[in-house]
Amino acid sequence: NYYQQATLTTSKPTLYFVNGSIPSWRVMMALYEKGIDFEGKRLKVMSTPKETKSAEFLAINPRGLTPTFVDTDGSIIAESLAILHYLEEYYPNTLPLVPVEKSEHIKVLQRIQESQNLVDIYEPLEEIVFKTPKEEQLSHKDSIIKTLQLIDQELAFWEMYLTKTTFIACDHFTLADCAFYPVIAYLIHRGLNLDKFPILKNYINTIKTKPAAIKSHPIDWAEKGGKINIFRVVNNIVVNSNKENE
Ligand SMILES: N[C@@H](CCC(=O)N[C@@H](CS)C(=O)NCC(=O)O)C(=O)O
Repeated sequence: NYYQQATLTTSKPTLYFVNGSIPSWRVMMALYEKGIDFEGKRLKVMSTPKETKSAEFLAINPRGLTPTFVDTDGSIIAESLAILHYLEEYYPNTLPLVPVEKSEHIKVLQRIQESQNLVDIYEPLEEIVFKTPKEEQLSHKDSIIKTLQLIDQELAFWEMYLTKTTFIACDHFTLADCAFYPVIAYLIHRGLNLDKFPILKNYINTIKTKPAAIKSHPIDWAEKGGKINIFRVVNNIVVNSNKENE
C-alpha cells in the first residue's frame, strides 16, 4: 500500500557528503549542473567518533567514505568519479555532460581520471601538516620540495590544456570540469598561488560564477581561504629547515 511504499522508496536521491571535501564537491557540482534534485546528508568528520563511521552509514558504505549516492530505487554507489558516470548514464533526461562526438568524448573520459593526479600528488602535504608532530615536520623538507615541484609540473599540463579549449576538456562545460574544478578550488583554499598559471586562474574565475559552482561551494568557506594555509606552512618548513642547516 501507499504508506509501505513511501518508507521503502524515496522521492529524491540522497547524497551523503562531507563539507569541503573534493570528492563530494565533484558530485554536487554535477548534480546541480544537471538539475537533479537531491537530498544532501552532511556527515561530520571532525567529531569523534566520525559520523562517516557510524553503524548506520557503514551499512550503506562499508568503507565509511563520502560521497555515497543512494538513488530512489535503492541503488547505492560510492567513489566520486564513478558517481559522475552513474549520473550521466542513469539520468538521461538531464543536461548531458559527456559529449557524443568521439574526440571530445574521449578527452572528457581522460580528464576525469587525470583530475585525480593532482589530488594524489598534493595529499602528502596534508599528511605532513595535519598528521605529523611539529618537531618532526622539518625532517620532511625534501619530500615537501619534491611535492611542490610535482604540483607545478602537473599544473603545467592543465595550463597547456586550457590553451586549446575554453573548458577543461572541450569548448563547453562537461563532467571533466566537475571532476577537476573542485580539486583546484580546494588547493586555492589551502593557499595555492596560481600566478605562474594565468590561464588556469582565468578558468577558475569563469567557473566560479556558474550557478552549479556557487551552489556546490563548501558551506562556511570564506573567500579569503582556509584557516590553515597548507602552502604557507610547508614553505615555512622549508625556510626554517634551511636556517637550521646554516
Ligand atoms: N576515492 C574516493 C575518496 C573518498 C574519500 O576519501 N572521502 C573522504 C572525504 S575527502 C571521507 O569521506 N572521509 C571520511 C572518513 O575518513 O571517515 C572518492 O573519490 O570518492
